[in-house]
Amino acid sequence: MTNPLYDALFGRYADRSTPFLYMPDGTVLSHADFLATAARFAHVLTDAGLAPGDRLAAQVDKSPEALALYAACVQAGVVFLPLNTAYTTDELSYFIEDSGAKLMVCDGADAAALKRITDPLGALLMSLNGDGTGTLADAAASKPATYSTVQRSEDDLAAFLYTSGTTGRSKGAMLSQGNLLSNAKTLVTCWKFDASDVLLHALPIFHTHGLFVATNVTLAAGGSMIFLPKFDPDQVMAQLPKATAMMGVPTFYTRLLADPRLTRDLVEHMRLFVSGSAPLLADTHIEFEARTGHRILERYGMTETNMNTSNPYDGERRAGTVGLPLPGVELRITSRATGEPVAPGDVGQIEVRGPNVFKGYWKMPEKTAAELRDTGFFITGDLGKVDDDGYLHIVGRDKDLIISGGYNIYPKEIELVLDAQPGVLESAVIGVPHDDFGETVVGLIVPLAGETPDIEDIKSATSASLAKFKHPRALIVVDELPRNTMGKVQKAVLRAAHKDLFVPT
Ligand code: MCA
Ligand code: AMP
Repeated sequence: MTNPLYDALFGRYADRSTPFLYMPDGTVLSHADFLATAARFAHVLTDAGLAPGDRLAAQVDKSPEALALYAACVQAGVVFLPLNTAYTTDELSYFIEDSGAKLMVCDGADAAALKRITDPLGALLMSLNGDGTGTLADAAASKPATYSTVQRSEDDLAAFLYTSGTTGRSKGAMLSQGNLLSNAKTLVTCWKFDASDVLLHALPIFHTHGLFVATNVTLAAGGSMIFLPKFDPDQVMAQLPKATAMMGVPTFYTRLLADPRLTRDLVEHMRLFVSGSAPLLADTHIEFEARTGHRILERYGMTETNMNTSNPYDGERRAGTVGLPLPGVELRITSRATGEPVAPGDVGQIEVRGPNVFKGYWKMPEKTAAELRDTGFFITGDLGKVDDDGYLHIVGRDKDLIISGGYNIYPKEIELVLDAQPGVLESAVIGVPHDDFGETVVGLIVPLAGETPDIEDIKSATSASLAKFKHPRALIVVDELPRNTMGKVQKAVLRAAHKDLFVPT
């Protein structure tokens, strides 16, 4: 019986008492202990009636048990659907219904509210708290520490990750075992990970970066992780001396640079710092090297594709670029109008093809067809150019997207909420530069004739329905929105007008 993803990431360590997770309180969890927890969880899932291919949605705090739930799903052939812990019940309701999740695992504190959603949908509900307790853990306690791994092939689905869209409706990106496995193996080789690596893990584990890049790469290499609940500068400074590598979003690096404790001595032993999920400013790259002697390795990926390009481990890590296509990944720059490749060096839409590219959007064949060509090339929605040495430069986005501290935010979702508020005729949501988060959200509101919308009420409405990281940091009332001759709102004009709101001048 084989299960390619389980065998490569987990199964081969089942008997090893080698350290896997170093926790900030000093406890160490071995590979074997971790996998025993995963096996017990897998029994709970199977006993609850989850069959291979069924979906399990999880909104749980980062913990070894939360990670074991991912391993359990892979072992039982269940499709894992991790969800941002910031999502509100309104947001969760859509994901549970759309995915048809058979089981939702949540924090115990949210169980009563979620039951009102899962019950009508016929989904089961269990809890898993940040300290590893909860009804899932209770049910697992009496289960055997081994589980007969369910047979899967590389084409079988391993995970759904929801990514917001330009229409405001999130899309479930279907990722197969082969998608995840091929990328993990490629990155292990390219970034030279091995069993001696200790990764400082301070990312959330509900997105590609923290789960499929950081965790899968460490597991595929047989290494270990210092597993921090979140990015806390004090903890990061304390743990860096014990790590060999760190992965983070640009905000991690700007926050580290703002801290005088980041010195060359502190990180001299480190072998790798990786950045991704949002553009790393060339200034940050340069400043980090000047302070520490390390050149951050920037890479580029997406939920739908995992990682596509990376600066080289050994060659030149070029600031302001996202490097070269990874082995096995084909990249081309095409014209939006014709879909044909542009002249070398010209700017166009970035398209990628390879074993990393997802299987399509769950129950959205039209959207899949619009972005995933018959030829297998995926249209990323990013704009870029390839320089003479083959390095990819991302120069913009062909999609209306804001990236704040590494989280993607689609303005349409917020505009739909603002437009529905009393006294509002229409709205436009833009991203403006922010010195900590890279970009942040600003909402422009046009009132209905003769009305004065209540901004505090509007803030309450956005708080009730949208995750905190999506909340506009400024709501500005304007008479009208600038439009082009086609009647389309000119967001570039709005961005230019408000570009200095959150950066010190
Ligand atoms: C927290 N807040 C945010 C964000 N995070 N607001 C906007 N954008 C954010 N990213 C809210 C908090 O709720 C809080 O609200 C206030 O902002 C300030 O919180 P703070 O304590 O400063 O934030 P934090 O808890 O320290 O978090 C910031 C963070 C975190 C460490 C940058 O957002 C983070 O870990 N980001 C990583 C995201 C990530 O993993 N992205 C990968 C996606 P209040 O003060 O009102 O309570 S995968 C991906 O993009 C692709 C595939 C790829 O290439 O990797
Ligand atoms: P997501 O949809 O959350 O997977 O985010 C993917 C998007 O993040 C990409 O389409 C890019 O716009 C952006 N992104 C990821 N890595 C980088 C990077 N290194 N530089 C610039 N943008 C990036």
